[in-house]
Amino acid sequence: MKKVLIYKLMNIKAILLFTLCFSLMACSSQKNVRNKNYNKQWAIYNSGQIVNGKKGKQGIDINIQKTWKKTKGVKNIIVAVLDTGIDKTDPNIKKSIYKNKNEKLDGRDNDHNGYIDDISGWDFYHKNNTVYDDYISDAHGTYIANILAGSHQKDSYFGVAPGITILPVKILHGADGNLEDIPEAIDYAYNRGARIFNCSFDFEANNKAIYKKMKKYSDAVFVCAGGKAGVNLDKYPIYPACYQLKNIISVGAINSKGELYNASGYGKIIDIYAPGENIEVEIGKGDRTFVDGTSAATAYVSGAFALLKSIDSKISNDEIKDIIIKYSYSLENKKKEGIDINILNVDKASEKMKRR
Ligand SMILES: [Ca+2]
Ligand SMILES: [Ca+2]
Ligand SMILES: [Ca+2]
Repeated sequence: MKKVLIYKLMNIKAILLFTLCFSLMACSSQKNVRNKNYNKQWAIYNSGQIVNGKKGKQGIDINIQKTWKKTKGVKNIIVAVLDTGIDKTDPNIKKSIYKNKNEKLDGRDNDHNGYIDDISGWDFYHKNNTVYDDYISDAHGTYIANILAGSHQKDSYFGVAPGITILPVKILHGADGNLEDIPEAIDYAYNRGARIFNCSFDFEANNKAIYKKMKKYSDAVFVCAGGKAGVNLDKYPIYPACYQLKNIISVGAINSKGELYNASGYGKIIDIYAPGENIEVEIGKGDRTFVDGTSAATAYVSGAFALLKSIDSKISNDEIKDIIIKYSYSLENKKKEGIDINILNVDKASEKMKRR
């Protein structure tokens, strides 16, 4: 593998909010909750139940129940999770983790792609094949993978698209990462077949190499987090969410009442909003906690992308992006500086897809 190692380490500001709220808290519930699995997962079914002490507003969720009757996702849809590592042994997601059939664990690069023993993705941070290094440093990617593809077994975590494939692409270890690793990581994931990229991280530098790489893969979509500073991104841009590219969908976060999450980025650059406050997540070893942030919101959107693509593999990512934006919903009284907060509506999008 060709790699220049003299680059200065740069700190990517990963959205590692799990460190802020690691306490596992008891949650209240209400009798009108449709399924006990959704008790705490207001993002997928919000009956107005109290979650972690906060009462929601009925109907403020990603509206996905009807789409799940059509599909739970198909295996050949690969979502690259550019993030920390992922606990690939987590029983809730292990069936969804990518397996490179042309690679054996033998210390050799059997498929000649430049990466030795890359059976389940690659760790670009440490330059090795172990995509899971430890519980703390890799909790963020693990919860993103659970939002995307958590199995729908009894009492398990309900991911958006459990049938899809998750490709672990480790570019962060805890909150540390090198911007210089990202273009190569994108090449890698694209060459492994990923056309949906979950990018739940941000940085302030307008990095041209990453921009060029995202532009180059115009048939792939990069679903990018709108940051955690609570600012208008039209004035204070962060990247990759604010690169001006058609194949980027930028994501902001709402709370369970349909309001903008106070630390979410917002502005005209944001294409869609999704649940990102008081989100119960699974972080590995079966442990769960609550997190806030556009990281989670981003995973709901990339999961929705994968689910819609599972219904119609021929539809382009550009078309899906347009449909997702067009058929989102917003609350008239919940604008931010005059800008609508358009919330992901999966059922409406899948309904419109069928009729096209
Ligand atoms: Ca290989
Ligand atoms: Ca090998
Ligand atoms: Ca590793």
